[in-house]
Amino acid sequence: MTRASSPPWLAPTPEVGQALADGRPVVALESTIITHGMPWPTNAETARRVEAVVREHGATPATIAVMDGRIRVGLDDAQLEALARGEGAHKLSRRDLGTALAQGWRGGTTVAATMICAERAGIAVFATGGIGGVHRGGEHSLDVSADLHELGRTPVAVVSAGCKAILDIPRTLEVLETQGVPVIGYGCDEVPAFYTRHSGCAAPLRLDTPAQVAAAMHAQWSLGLRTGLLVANPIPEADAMPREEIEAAIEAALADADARGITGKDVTPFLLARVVERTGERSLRANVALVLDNARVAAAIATAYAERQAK
Ligand code: PSU
Ligand code: MN
Repeated sequence: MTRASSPPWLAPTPEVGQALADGRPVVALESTIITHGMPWPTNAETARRVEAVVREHGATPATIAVMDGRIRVGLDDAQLEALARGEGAHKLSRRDLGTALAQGWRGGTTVAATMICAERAGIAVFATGGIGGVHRGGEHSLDVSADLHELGRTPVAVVSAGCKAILDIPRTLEVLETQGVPVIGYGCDEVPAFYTRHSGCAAPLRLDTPAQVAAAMHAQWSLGLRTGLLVANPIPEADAMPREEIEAAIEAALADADARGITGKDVTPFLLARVVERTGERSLRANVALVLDNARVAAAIATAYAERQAK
């Protein structure tokens, strides 16, 4: 998937560029979770640990962000720290990318924007915490994350702990179905719900090994189906939260958001921060744990996919 000539705004590090040129496994990582998803300093620590987990499992990490008018594919430690500390970092989704590059903004890329950048760079596998989706009440507000439509139009496999529990999971699955996105329970029959392993929604598909996922990616894309895949990996049992505790925190956060009239791109960061406040950081620990586990699974899938492509 390497590209003969890259656009000037796409800036892979030499390490990432070399891994791609050699056909070695690379895992893309998003950065809105750093700029808007977690508080300092947990955000910086987690970003470093996620990269370390990808390396431990034999792949090269490529954290993607926009800095100095370029899409950075792989960050050095100083860039990562600046992004994590960064006051005024933008949250960049598909609609924002062109303007951000032209204006020289700094920003974290959402799942949607990271998928675009990964695909342009030639990276097939991407690890995140949880994707965006249909917000509760979305049938009235039409607040549906651009992540869902991106999955329907950009061929990258996204490893996530299901859909964020702050969302309307059944409606999120409906939109993914309409977009033609395979939602794959990874070793599970139920779509996981981010902080917990169970949502009550059956996983539309199930696969159990990295090789099976790699084979599905290959078959889907060689058929010309240029859609993403959502690999739903449940949070490790030991890190999962009691359902009632997280549900109560979410309900309260939703009421707060409503009372303050929070809308648009501010909804998800607001809800995540409120849930962390209300659970005394237990949800933050769970969030960190599930991101690390997704990085492990993504590295294994990227390795299996690279081996497949080398055949
Ligand atoms: N998962 C997390 N924390 C986050 C996000 C996902 O554990 O902060 C971010 C992702 O970048 C995702 C975005 O793409 O939230 C969704 O935002 P919205 O609902 O505005 O589309
Ligand atoms: Mn939204």
